[in-house]
Amino acid sequence: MDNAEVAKRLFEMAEMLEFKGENIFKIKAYQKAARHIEELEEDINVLRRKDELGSIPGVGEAIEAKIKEMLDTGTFKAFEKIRHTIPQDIEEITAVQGIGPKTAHLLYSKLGVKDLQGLLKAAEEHRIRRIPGMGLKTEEHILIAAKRQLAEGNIGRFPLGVALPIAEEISKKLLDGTLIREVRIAGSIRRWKDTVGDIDLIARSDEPEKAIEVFTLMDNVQEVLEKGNTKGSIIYKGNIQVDLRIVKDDAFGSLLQHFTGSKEHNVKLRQIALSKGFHLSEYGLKNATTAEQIPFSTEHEQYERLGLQFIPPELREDWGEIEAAMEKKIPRLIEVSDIKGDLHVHSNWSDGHNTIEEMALAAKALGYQYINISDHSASSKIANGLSEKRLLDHIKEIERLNESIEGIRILSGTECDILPEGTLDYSDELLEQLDIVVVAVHGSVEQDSKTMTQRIVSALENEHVHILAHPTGRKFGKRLPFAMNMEKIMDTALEYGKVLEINSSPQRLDLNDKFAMMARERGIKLAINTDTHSLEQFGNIRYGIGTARRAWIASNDVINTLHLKDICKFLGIS
Ligand code: DGT
Ligand code: CA
Ligand code: CA
Repeated sequence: MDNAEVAKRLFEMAEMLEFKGENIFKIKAYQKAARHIEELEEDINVLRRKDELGSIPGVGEAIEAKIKEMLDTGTFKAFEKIRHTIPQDIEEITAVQGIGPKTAHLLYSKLGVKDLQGLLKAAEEHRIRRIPGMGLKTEEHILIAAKRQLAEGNIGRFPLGVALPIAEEISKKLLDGTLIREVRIAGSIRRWKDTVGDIDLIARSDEPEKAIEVFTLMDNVQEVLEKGNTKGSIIYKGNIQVDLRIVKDDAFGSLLQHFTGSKEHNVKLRQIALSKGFHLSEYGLKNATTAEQIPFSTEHEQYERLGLQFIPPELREDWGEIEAAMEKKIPRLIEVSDIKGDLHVHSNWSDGHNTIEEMALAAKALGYQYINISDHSASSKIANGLSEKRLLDHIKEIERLNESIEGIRILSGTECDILPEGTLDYSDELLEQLDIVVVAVHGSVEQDSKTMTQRIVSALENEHVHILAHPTGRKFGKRLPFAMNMEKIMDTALEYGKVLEINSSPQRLDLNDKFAMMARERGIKLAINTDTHSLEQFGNIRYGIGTARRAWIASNDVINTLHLKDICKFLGIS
């Protein structure tokens, strides 16, 4: 067994003990040992041979004996014994958002729930609400979470667009009053990952214990999971877990870096630190020979001390960023302020809430130089799609507005449906009259991969088309990505010079980080649009930018960073 396997087994042991409602200190002891073993640089088998297992922090005599047993036999007796008393699929249950091992045990002992199907059934039959301490609300949350998990296998994670606003709301609450001086959102949210497991916050306060108290007493706290001196953990309204860590000293930068992760990034960073003679932790660097502790108040200083260029949070996934930082080759990533216009905007001519003029003025107020009014095409009946006749009126209205409004150019466009057989919803003659053509799949989303791929490829071959919007069609909690061959679609986009969209709607984030990276690596141009249906939704651009930054995208990869003059040249219009 290697370090990771030993750690995994100890974590499992802790989870099972928790399920059984065992002594919390015993559970924590297993977790602590597991964490330290996971982070060990040296092979645990080597340590064992040197008889130094006891030097691993958190490994006392009892756990040391179990590790030895594991290294000899691949498991340990206590583990096997407890394992047989626990239902096999219990992980399916603890994977549901908001259900920890303790609740899982309650559901099992009171209702005999031992897998996801059983959980769903219990919730639907309203048996959960009758367990003391669970109630109607909890039952509803469990029902939703269990269904979501069953539907998309996206186990217990929240869309960023749900988690980030909650994190911001809580940060604001914590900053009320004078107790807490600074709050930062860390973890996967700070990395702009599209789904997050929980919310991680760190804060600065001279009275950590009081600050934790305030945290656990906020409105909308459903459950307090942990309340320590510097650490708190709660379940917040919406069933999302929030972890808070508080420091008062000057290690704020080190703490922020640690809790921003990712874990993979941190593991690699620790190796770098070690090679320079330091141990890295959330408290900063510790000189391996003198044991001197060096805390950092900013992340920048800590990276610099390790001989690395600063690494933006979005890149911290161990996708090559540490190697790049060593060579000072981290690119300047795109920023919200680089965006010069939005190329996917709806008005009340189709399913938007505002007039074209209102959308244009809002965009102008943001400092944009242009927007594309891309209302839906005729086939999108539910979205009040524009008939050919109405599209002609739409073009005229935009002409009229361009004459009356100063300081922003309204491009006349469409979000034209790609029909099931791959033809477009408007004739070529009509498309030709538009400044810009965005195409997208809306209906018949269940097609097989071959049909869907050919459908999109056909659309991209059309000479009037500029942008493919939300290419995979996924919607969190509602729709999985289309079955499609992305390689083939990207090949076509590159061949025909078409642009792929990063749709910033927090329900979509489509392309996602990985696909956006694939597009960039191939030299395909991107557009980062909001697909806004109201004035407020222009603000969603930050989600698209976050996704693009995770894909290492720079401003010159993106067409809507072009100035008006240059975007017109790109579109071949005057
Ligand atoms: P999530 O919540 O699943 O979306 O992902 P993260 O990255 O927010 O992970 P989380 O909440 O478990 O922990 C937040 C950060 O704290 C993580 O990115 C790195 C750090 N961290 C947490 N646990 C460990 C650990 O066991 N080892 C190391 N090296 N870092 C950890
Ligand atoms: Ca997290
Ligand atoms: Ca966490």
